[in-house]
Amino acid sequence: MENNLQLKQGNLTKIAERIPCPTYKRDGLKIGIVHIGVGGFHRAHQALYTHKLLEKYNDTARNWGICGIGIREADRKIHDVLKKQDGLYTLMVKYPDGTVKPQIIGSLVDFLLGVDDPNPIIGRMAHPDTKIVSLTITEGGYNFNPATGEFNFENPDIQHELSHPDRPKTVYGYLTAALKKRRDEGLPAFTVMSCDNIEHNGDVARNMLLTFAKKQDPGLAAWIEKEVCFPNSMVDRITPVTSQSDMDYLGTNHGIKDEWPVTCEPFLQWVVEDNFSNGRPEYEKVGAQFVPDVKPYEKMKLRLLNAGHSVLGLLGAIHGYKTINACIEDKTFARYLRRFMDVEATPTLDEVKGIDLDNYKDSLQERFANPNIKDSVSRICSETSAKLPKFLIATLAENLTKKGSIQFATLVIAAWCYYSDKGIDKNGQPLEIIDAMADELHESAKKTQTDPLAFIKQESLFGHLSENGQFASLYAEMVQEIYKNPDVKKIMQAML
Ligand code: CS2
Repeated sequence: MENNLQLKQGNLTKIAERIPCPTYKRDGLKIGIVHIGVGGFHRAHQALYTHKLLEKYNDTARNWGICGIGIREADRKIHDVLKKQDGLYTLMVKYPDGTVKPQIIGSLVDFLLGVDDPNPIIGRMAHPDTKIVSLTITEGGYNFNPATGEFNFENPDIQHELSHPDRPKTVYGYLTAALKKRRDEGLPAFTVMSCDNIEHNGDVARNMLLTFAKKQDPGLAAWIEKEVCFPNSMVDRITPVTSQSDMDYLGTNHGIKDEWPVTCEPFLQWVVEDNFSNGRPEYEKVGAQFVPDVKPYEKMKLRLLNAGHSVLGLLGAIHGYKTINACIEDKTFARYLRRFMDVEATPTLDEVKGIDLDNYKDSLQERFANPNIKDSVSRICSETSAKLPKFLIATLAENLTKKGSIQFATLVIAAWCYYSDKGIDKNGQPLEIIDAMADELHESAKKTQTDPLAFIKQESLFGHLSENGQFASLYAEMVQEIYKNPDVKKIMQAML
């Protein structure tokens, strides 16, 4: 076997003898989708659905090739890798029994990086073939204040775009520049499809884009309001950070050199509202569900799965666990998670047609326990400031109003304060903190010794929750307990 076979179009025939490769002709695929934010998740999810469609319906699906877009300097690496690999990458599905099933995905047909020159991206988005601009720009990428939901006009990049509409930097500048071009050229609008973990992600994308556009160009804003659809969606697949050992695995077991493969769990779900401005791929033929209202699904997933991850992640980080499966293998953590889900998250959910919540929660625990996936606690804790307001603080606030239980969520917030302040686990080992707000979080957290409520007084995250006596006193008690002895597991045991 020829070893170290570089993944690229010219080598696909040889690679196909080793692992499944695209069976459709990639040459001549039209770009119908422009996707901003080509991280692991997009490559394990929407790009895979598109690939499956191309595999099965090579005739009708050929209009739906994807052009990846990077608008940040941090996207340069994925741009360079995908360029070198002709857009090809390996998706490695990891099963709980240790099996790994790799396959080559071919639906990404081009990649453009906007940092040096935004014009090719604007041109691509405004191209008549482009029907959808989809987004995985992370919870933090929507540029709103987490507590109030208001658009952040203070962001210097936004300020820049308002006065230089032809030099966009954020997703909003790109979308308005491209939509303006389409309108001026008499082309139909594209759909903006958010695939991020935000409740009502389509509505949020719409509100934010309209708020921005109204300031930049009110006439264009009115056109967008009328012409652009923003379907809400619930997306789901656990996609850990790719590690060197994943690349080594491909090399050792299959002789393939892929500089950025993606690993993921077997589970895959996509529920989308059927609300598109300019046509859509028939994703329902490859497993996606189109529904009239996705809200109950989103809420369920965010408040159980994503919040559940944060519960395990923050408490697990302080305990010294490195992976989510290590957390859930610990009976105390597993029971604590279930109590949080049953007693605090579930009562805030709406009925979800066709889903038995107990089964759903059981399946989450199984997915978290997949020992082969090794999803790192540091990935889960990264950007907690953008995640927790939506995943967990919303649940807590609702329970305060309804006089429901808040103790399980409150301990997580106290753990987050300790984590932000000390940056070490209970054994004194350093923790890797990745958060756009890391400095502010640290500054507030370190005042805890003199003002136990300092951390929850950050209004951009907690609104006015620190003024709620019940929450404030429980939080103060818990945070002081952790500072006295960061053995969180002991505190959790006492609560079960
Ligand atoms: C995770 C998500 O970022 C997080 O904290 O909860 O990335 C999660 O793995 C995905 O949403 C699963 O669909």
